[in-house]
Amino acid sequence: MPVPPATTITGTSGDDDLFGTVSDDVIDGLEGNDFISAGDGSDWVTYQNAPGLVQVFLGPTGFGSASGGYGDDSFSGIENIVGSNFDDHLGQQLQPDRDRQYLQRAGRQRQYVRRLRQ
Ligand SMILES: [Ca+2]
Ligand SMILES: [Ca+2]
Repeated sequence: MPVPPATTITGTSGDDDLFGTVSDDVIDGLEGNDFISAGDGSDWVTYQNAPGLVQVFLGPTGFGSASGGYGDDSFSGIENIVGSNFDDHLGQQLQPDRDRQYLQRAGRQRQYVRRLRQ
């Protein structure tokens, strides 16, 4: 885990839009399908409290996705992942030219989340 003073941002058990600060953040979206945009800094997504294993893909430019015990998340601006207490699958299988697809997917998910809230 990073040393303080990283900002800790925690979501809800539902679907969240979570936005990091310009500095270092530790973001825990909890359950639900979350859209996470961490911004600048050296940022973390943590699944340490997930009730089951997670499958996480993190691309070289900070775009990624996760599924498993904590729902289906999409994120950007992430440099580091904290896994769960289970046998996670952590990979860096995204290619730079595919990051755009993830961004578009994340954007759709965000719109979807907003629609649900209206
Ligand atoms: Ca959530
Ligand atoms: Ca940040």
